[in-house]
Amino acid sequence: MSIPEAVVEAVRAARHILVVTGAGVSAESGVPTFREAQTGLWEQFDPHELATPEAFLRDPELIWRWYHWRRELVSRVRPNPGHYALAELARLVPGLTLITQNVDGLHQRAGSEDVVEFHGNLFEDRCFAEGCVVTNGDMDAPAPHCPGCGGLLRPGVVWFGEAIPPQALHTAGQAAAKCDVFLSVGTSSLVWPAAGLGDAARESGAMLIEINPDATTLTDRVHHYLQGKSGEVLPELISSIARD
Ligand code: BV8
Repeated sequence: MSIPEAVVEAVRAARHILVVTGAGVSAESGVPTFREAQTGLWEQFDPHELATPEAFLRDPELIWRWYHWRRELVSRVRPNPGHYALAELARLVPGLTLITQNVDGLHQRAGSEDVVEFHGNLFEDRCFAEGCVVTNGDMDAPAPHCPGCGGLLRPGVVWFGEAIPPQALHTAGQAAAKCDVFLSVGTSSLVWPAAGLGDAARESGAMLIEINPDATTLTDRVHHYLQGKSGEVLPELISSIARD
């Protein structure tokens, strides 16, 4: 697809770009999105049901099996051209804030720096009671425990009903207030408060651009909807900006 000239010019002229990514940016790496039916054993479960503290406390071993499965899956995949294009974009503009809802760490593996992990990180272990990161838990146990307090260990992700890490929330609010371009990539814009960042950016006068093969709840409020896969559209955007 060709990138509209207005988009190329706005990105070229931007002082600060706020990028918000969702599961769609990792889809071409082979990581299933939350909307897609889960595969295999997990087909019968709804991620929204599993990704909660209640589900974890009800059956920590089941939830740990799910996260171990996801960790194994993500450790086998690689960043795709969309991830690399966003790392390149940060090198082409004066300021860029990358907020990701993904927990897979693929942006960092593609070279993006200062990635704001709005929903935590799949590969981090934390003490459920104390909240601190634990690096020496017995992770082979069906329900690992904290070596410090003996309580349960949990994955370092933000579950539904849990607060976004305060620093992440603060960084996102600041970026939404100062950005001239807001780029939503591969998210259904259904999960809050991440889903509200586009409207906040618009209120600050930013140009809203969305990259997604399907329309979302945000699409009718953006200035430019670039319909397509992020692994194809983002590299095209980079080459259009770099082209004189
Ligand atoms: C909170 C980590 C309060 C875990 C996840 C209003 C305001 C505030 C909160 C709420 C609200 N209404 C409801 C809530 C509660 C809830 C919420 O939003 N529920 C939704 C379902 C309505 N929000 C919360 O609970 C949040 N916390 O508000 O706390 C609070 C405050 C103070 C004190 C205490 C509490 C926390 C939400 C975080 C949940 N954790 N992940 C884990 O991963 O295991 S969310 C999880 O699902 C992902 O991280 C991701 O964010 C989300 C899925 O969304 P997407 O990333 O958009 O993925 P999705 O599959 O939906 O869409 C993929 C898109 O990609 C599609 O559009 C598709 O078309 C597109 N696509 C496909 N292929 C491609 C592509 N795009 C580009 N290229 C492709 N190739």
